[in-house]
Amino acid sequence: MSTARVHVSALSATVNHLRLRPTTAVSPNCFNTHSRKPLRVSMSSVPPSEPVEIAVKASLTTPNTLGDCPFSQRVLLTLEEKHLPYEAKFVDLSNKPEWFLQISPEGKVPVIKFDEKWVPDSDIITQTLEEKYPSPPLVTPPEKSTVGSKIFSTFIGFLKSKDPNDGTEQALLSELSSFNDYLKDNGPFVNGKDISAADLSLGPKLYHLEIALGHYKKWTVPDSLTFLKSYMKAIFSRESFIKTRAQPQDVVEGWRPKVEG
Ligand SMILES: N[C@@H](CCC(=O)N[C@@H](CS)C(=O)NCC(=O)O)C(=O)O
Repeated sequence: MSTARVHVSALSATVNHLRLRPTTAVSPNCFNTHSRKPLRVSMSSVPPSEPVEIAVKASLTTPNTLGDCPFSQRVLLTLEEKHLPYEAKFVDLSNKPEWFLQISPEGKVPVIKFDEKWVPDSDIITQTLEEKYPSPPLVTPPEKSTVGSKIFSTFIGFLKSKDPNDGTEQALLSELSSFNDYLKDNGPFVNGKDISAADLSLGPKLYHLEIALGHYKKWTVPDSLTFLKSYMKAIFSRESFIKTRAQPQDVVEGWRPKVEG
């Protein structure tokens, strides 16, 4: 098993320790978005004393490094933006080890360990991180949380398409253009001036879009979508993103079966 330990800097850990007091409470209004069962989680603004363990996709091209899963990056970005220490375990999804199938019976990454229990699914994981570690807040208001949510599926449709006239490029352009208009009126991020959960979900998907469409279709986001271009630049250049992004060659190799299949 390959692991990488990441710690917040000694200074910020100390500052958090001095500023914030531990609290333990049951979240009053927290629901699992899939089952609608109440989630009972303990809230604390203090980083965990031990790094949070998380299993993520391993690189296809470079042993023992992070791979190209946008859902894994979304969770890593959330951990980074919340300054939480974590220990990443890199999983070879083409040859899933037994220890991984024990903690993730569906065989999917990301999975994270909360209170001795392994939890899958980036939606549930990021929601639980917000409940357990509310500071700094990354909440996107519900009415804005679906903004841009069709971009990923329309990108995949266009990427896989073999017929230039089947409307998939137009469908993607239409979603990107709506998102650009939204950012013009509400940006620079989905929730205004501060980055939030919706951006941490969209950022990795736009990164895959840029690399995969550039490679397989020689296609780029039109320059006319200036607000979207600035949005991508702002997210891609954040320290948290640079630390957690996949290597471009992994993104290319990761999509190859879908493009050629
Ligand atoms: N809905 C899940 C999707 C996770 C997912 O599809 N992960 C992919 C890698 S990006 C996976 O583990 N696939 C299993 C496989 O390739 O065998 C989430 O948001 O976490």
